[in-house]
Amino acid sequence: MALLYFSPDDRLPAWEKAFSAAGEVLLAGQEAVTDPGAVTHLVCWDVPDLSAYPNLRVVISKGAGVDHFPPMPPGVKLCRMLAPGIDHLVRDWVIMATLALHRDLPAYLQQAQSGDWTAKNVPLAQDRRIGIMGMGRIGALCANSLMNLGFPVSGWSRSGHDISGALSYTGDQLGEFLAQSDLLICLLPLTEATRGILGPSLFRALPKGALLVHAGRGSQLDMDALHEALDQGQLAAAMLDVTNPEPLPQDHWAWSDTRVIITPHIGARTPGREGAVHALAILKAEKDGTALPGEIHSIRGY
Ligand code: NDP
Ligand code: OXD
Repeated sequence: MALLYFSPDDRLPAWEKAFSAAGEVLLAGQEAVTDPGAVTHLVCWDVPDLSAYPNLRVVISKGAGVDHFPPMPPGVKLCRMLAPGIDHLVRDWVIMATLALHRDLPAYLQQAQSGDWTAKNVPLAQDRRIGIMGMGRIGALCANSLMNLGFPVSGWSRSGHDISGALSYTGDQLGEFLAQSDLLICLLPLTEATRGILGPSLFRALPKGALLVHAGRGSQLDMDALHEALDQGQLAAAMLDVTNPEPLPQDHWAWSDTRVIITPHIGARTPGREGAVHALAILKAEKDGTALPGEIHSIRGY
């Protein structure tokens, strides 16, 4: 039994240290594989040809998302990465983006181009209602941090989540949820149900002049619909960590649109030690015959 750490990077030493301390075998990159039949676990982001490993049992994503993974061969389980560091890093990005839009940073960055010292209205957090799409690990963390800053928060999720102080909306209450979201944050996983969800009808359902913060997945966003919603004033500004496509071409309209701030999908990067701890927890769960942490539900897709 061995775990293949595909595409070794700067986090490999932390994995090697944790695996050696736990007495488990880690193979550092394809070059270290002498017997493909010995590979039972694989951790990767870019997915290699899985048929090369006949005894593979579990594939682990190096990140939170698994939307780019192909269907698993029969008998092979797929697990996402669970790491507090990921949740905290994305939370930090979301808070940065929310405050940037809440305090009119896109407009002030534009004013700075011409040395324009004009002050806008200064809004209170309590007057900006925030709606979070996706109330899982990251959404719930963001909800609590934003409530601590004074924002009223609502969450939308498939099943509904009770988070003290926040309003909870379930899958069939999307319209109601959107109608009261002055600033919409998307933290959904990409599945067939969420692909293209940030499109014309969703933007129309928001209050006029709403703000958009997007850190889910690029393919959830219809960039043309975003452009139109900005031009019509339906949306006032957006901050995106994920775009459609990625990378965003250099000549794409969104780069030079002063109403949009873009970061190149830098919300999070799994800390090495935490990644290794998660992989070891999966190995242990298998031995104990318990549910694998982070296992992807084959129908739900997340
Ligand atoms: P979780 O699986 O913990 O949470 C997902 C949430 O989305 C759940 O609340 C779930 O509802 C909800 N959801 C899923 N599908 C639907 C749907 N069709 N309708 C309504 N709600 C839905 O994921 P995380 O919070 O850990 O991560 C979320 C996403 O953030 C990742 O999948 C990834 O795409 C993105 N991400 C982006 C990063 C970046 O760098 N920009 C870094 C890390 C993650 P329910 O609770 O009912 O199941
Ligand atoms: C992830 C990401 O899914 O970086 O971890 O987007």
